[in-house]
Amino acid sequence: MDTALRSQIEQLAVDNGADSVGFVKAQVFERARKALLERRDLGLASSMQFTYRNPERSTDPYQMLPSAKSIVAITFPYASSAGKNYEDYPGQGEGVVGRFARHDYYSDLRAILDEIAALLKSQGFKAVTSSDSNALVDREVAWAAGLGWFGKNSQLLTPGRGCWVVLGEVVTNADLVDVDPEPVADGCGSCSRCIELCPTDAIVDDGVIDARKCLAWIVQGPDPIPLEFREAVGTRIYGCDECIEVCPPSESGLQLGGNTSPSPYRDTADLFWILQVDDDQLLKEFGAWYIPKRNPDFLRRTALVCLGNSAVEKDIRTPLVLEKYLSSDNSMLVGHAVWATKRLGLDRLLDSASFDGSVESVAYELSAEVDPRLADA
Ligand code: B12
Repeated sequence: MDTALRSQIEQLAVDNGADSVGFVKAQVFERARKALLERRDLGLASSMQFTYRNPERSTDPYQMLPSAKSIVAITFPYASSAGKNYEDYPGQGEGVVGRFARHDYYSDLRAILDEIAALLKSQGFKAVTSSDSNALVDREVAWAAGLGWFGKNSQLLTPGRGCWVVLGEVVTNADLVDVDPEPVADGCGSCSRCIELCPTDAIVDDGVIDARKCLAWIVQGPDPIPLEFREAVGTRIYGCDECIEVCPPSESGLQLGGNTSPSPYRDTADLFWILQVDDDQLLKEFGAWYIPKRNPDFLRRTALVCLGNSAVEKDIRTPLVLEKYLSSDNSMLVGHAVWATKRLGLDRLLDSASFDGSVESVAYELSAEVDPRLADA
């Protein structure tokens, strides 16, 4: 094992803002593979692709680097108590952005991974990086590298920060590990606040999320937002932090700060703006977000639900925006606009000339109502 190189990597990572660094031998992550396959078979993955698309690949670092010997895992702190909380709402037309997306923390983290890879390459080794991609299961790697424990909310918690860390790794053919580290002991104990307080009961077992009910997936996925969950979406335009905000070790982690004022930083997004501008403007502004098929209509769909849940019924912009979507060519958007209109008590707009109540849009609402995935849930 190259102890000097290992120390150099640790120092480099910490100097560049990593919170913790761990090392583990390259290996196939069998537990994660089994979990991915089982949960996909049970339907818990909803329409998600990511690591569920090809579990064999996402749990096998040798597919990233056939000569892999070691994996360097790092955690990067992403949250501070800065900015609005979901609890500060309903607002006057602002959507709340999940803390992980308020700044492009992944880009900060990837810069550290690139530095580590460059160091390894400068010494003649091979190195491939990954974070939040389909290539590797980040949490299982970080757990195996001894960086944290799995919480009941399925998040990896690190001592001190709780859940507020994003994860990434460098797979290399350098020999950096003699013996794999001991796992970090469970820090949840009998606490189950995340399970009890999830707004949609999406945590169906300790550490197991049903993505069909998880608001984080529902607001960013490629499906209509199920009628059953539209009120629960509230004003979450992107991401849901509920199972982290209520987590005691994470509550204290938030107070640590870390990235107190990264720039640029966005805790809210203007729903009226989202519903008014064109595709190019939306992709330019929110390009770092996961938007299915890069189609901004999915963002507009979520914005309509957030608008319906806001205190905007008296705002003069509201009827203008809703009328625009009630007469949209996109039946998904018409369906969500109908919902928002009714939720705001503006049913009179449905009688106006601009809304033709076409068979297509009514059919859309009905199909959402009898969505077979909800019947299973
Ligand atoms: C798919 C995905 C999602 C999906 C599904 C999440 C899920 N729980 O499955 C959706 C879109 C819902 C999502 C949401 C979020 N995500 Co996400 N997501 C991913 C992604 C791309 C893959 C995750 C994966 O493969 N899951 C598969 C399952 C099998 O893994 P697992 O849930 O970790 O399961 C393990 C445990 O169950 C454990 N285990 C086994 N037995 C037992 C027993 C007990 C008792 C326990 C407790 C655990 C346990 O072993 C399993 C296998 O490893 C990763 C990036 C990546 N490439 O890894 C990011 C990632 C997991 N997401 C991340 C984040 C930040 C979020 C959000 C907080 C964002 C937000 N605010 O909206 C939310 C949190 C919601 C939640 N509670 O998970 C971070 C998590 C950081 C952390 N500290 O854990 C990751 C790692 C991205 C990153 N690189 O930082 N995400």
